[in-house]
Formats: sequence, C-alpha cells, structure tokens
Amino acid sequence: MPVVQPLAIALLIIANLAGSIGAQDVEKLVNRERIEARIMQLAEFGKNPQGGVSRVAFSEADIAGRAYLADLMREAQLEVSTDAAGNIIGRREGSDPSLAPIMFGSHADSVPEGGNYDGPVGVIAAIECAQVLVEQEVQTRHPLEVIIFSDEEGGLVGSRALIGHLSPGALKENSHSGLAIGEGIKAIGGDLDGLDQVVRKQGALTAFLELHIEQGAVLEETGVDIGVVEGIVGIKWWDLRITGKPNHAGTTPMDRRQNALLAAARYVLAVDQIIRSEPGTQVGTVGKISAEPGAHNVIPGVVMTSLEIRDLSAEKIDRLFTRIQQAVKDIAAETGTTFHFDLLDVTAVPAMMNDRIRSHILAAADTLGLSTKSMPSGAGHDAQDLARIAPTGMIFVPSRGGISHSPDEFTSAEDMANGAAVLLQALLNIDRDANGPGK
Ligand code: HGY
Ligand code: MN
Ligand code: MN
Repeated sequence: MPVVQPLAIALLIIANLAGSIGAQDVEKLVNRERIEARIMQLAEFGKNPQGGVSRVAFSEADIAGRAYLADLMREAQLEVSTDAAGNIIGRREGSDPSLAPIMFGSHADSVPEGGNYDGPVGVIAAIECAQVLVEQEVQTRHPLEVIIFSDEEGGLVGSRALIGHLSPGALKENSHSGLAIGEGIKAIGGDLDGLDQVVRKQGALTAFLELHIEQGAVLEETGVDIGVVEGIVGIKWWDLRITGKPNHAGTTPMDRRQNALLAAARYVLAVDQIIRSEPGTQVGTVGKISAEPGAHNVIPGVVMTSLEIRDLSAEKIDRLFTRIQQAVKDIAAETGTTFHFDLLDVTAVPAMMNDRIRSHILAAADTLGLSTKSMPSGAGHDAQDLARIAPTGMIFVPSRGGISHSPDEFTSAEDMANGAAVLLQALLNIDRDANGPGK
C-alpha cells in the first residue's frame, strides 16, 4: 500500500497553506509519531489484559479518557467545554465570525472488549489537525469545533442530542456501564435539564467531517489508502423475550415441552435465513441471549435475546423485520411459546453523505497523492446524525484484516497519519470554498 511519506504530506499541505496563508515550517505538520503515541496513551484507559479496551460510555475509564483528551484539546489551544449531553467541544475562532463553524471529530467510548481505534482515530486526528493549524499559525476563515461525542456505542447518544433527537425514552435505556443513559450523561458532566441548549439547527454548521477506521476489509483487500463514504446504514435494535414453560428436564416427555430455548434456536436460524434470502448488503444479527432459570435439569421457561438489522434503506429494514415476525409466529405455534419484541429507542436512520463535501475529501486525498474508493458504511456513526442538519462527509482508513469491535482491531500509524492529513486538507478545502455550503 503506497505510504505517503510525512515529508510529502507536509510539503503538500504547506503548499496549500502557503498558497493561502503563508510560509510554514515543515516538520510541524501532521505528526505521525504524536498521533500513534496518543492513541496508545488513550488505550491505557480501560485497557484489558487480553489486549484492546473496555472504555464503555459513562464508565470510570471513559471519564478518565475524556479528561485526557480534553487536556490534549487545551494543548491545541482549543476552548474546551462540555455540553449538556456530555459532548466535549474544543472551539477555535475563525477570521470571519459571521461564518458557521466547521465541526469535525468522532467518539472515544468503546464497546465492551473492543479495540483501540474505533472512534479514537477520528478524535486524535481531529485534535492533531487543530494542533497543526496552531503550530503553523494558520487561522481558518470559519470557526472550528473539534467534538468528542458521548456514548456513540450505546446508540449515537451525543450526536442524537445535538440534532434534537434524544428522546426521554432513550434516557431510560441501559448503557454498557450499567447506568441508564440519563444517569450516565450526568456522570460525565452533562445536564438533563439543559439538553435543549445542545441542539444545533439546520445551517448551524458549515460542514461536519468524521475520520474513522473502516471496520471492514475492503480498503485493505483492494490496497486503497482512503475510503470516501457515500452513505451510512440505518440500524434498528430490538430486545426479544421468548416465554415458554419451565418444567422438569427428566420427567417431561419431548413432545410435551414448551421450551423457550428451542424456540430461540429456531428463531436465530430463521433470522439468518431471512436476511440472506434477499439480494443486497443488509445484515441481521442476534447478539445477546440468556436462558432462565439456567439449570441443567430445568427446561428453560424464558429466553431474553436480541435482534439488530442494518441497511441503507429504512424501508428494507422494516420489510425484513415484518418477515421475521411472520416466521416467529409459526415457531411460537409449533413450540407453544410466545415472542415479544421491544423496539429500542436507540435506532439510527440511513444517511447519504454530501456530494460537495465528498468532492473536497476526494480532492484532498488526490492532493496528497493517496488512492481513494467511494463506499458505503456498514457501521453506524455519529456522522449519520450530523448529516441530518449539516453537509457531512466521512473518511475511512484501513482496518487490518477488516477486524473491529475486537482486541485485534488495528490501523497502522501510516494509515492514521494519511487519514489525519486528508481530514486537515479537506477542512482547508471547505474553509476556502467560497461557493461552498458555508460560503
Ligand atoms: O455499531 C456500530 O456500527 C458502531 O460501531 N457504533
Ligand atoms: Mn463501534
Ligand atoms: Mn465508531
């Protein structure tokens, strides 16, 4: 994979900066070593002995990691604040206060037993961009806002609050930390009474950019440096309770059981079969399951499990769910059980990225001599919320082996530096785009 040498990155960005702002000093630009060191330092917060991290939202590790990142923001001379939803925002004024800010960032919370790069690459790179601009004494026209969204992994909580879609019901949903989301927001310095102050309306931002690891294998397998995201899938989550009848495992004949776990097994197979039965890139997952009372000699009376369906089309998600509901009706009748789905209020709608922003990202990568591929995102991201109020773009860098949400998640320092350089170049392009979204 062609690795653009830091010096080449520096020279190319300098040419840009110099063209618009003045002579610059080479080695201070996108600093690959600094990015890697900061990723590794952040990885210490919630570190797992087997590798990777469990820095789940609202945990002590999350709180400590957020404090570390806020300090890095201050080092980059950003004005740091935490909004009522717990989003951390580092702001830097532009030369034209009449312009709406360019916002860029990602999340720092992880899934349980996750990796060190999902979220942090976008956050550390965003801070790096701010730091480079300060070091180069470059002031953009637009104000800049670096953002660390709260609880991305628990349902895009911080970004949904920012667009005014965090419902009271969502605040009651449980988070991986064990706290209800509302309690978690308070634990990280948010204020539930101030959530309406968090909301940004259409037009409040010139653009939003997010750098993120691909979390898939396309870039690595095609040898491409940068992914330019076309659209982000919609995601729906359900909890499912399957109720049968607990009974003695020794004295209950096989044909007289109402076995909730047998029904669950058939449900899992049905989901897989239905999701695979249609052409397209949809995915469906049963990720959680527990059987009660959970004893060798008791026929399970209750199973608590889950369902997640993702696709670029919201209509297709609903159609597939309807088919699954039909299938479970038959399973319930044949096993003497009942199924109850509960749609969680933490779903995300599909979002297409902004063409003009995508063209700035493509031009940025081209300026830096990096190869690009336009592609959908199978993972959900805060960018899909921001796309509902601002022209939005996403930049992907390769994930080794396409692995993510795992201790084996890895992205090389070179790829992280490439991503940060494209992020910086793209935001400079947007800043100078006189006919752009923010003028
Ligand atoms: O689940 C996702 O797609 C994202 O990593 N939150
Ligand atoms: Mn994730
Ligand atoms: Mn992520």
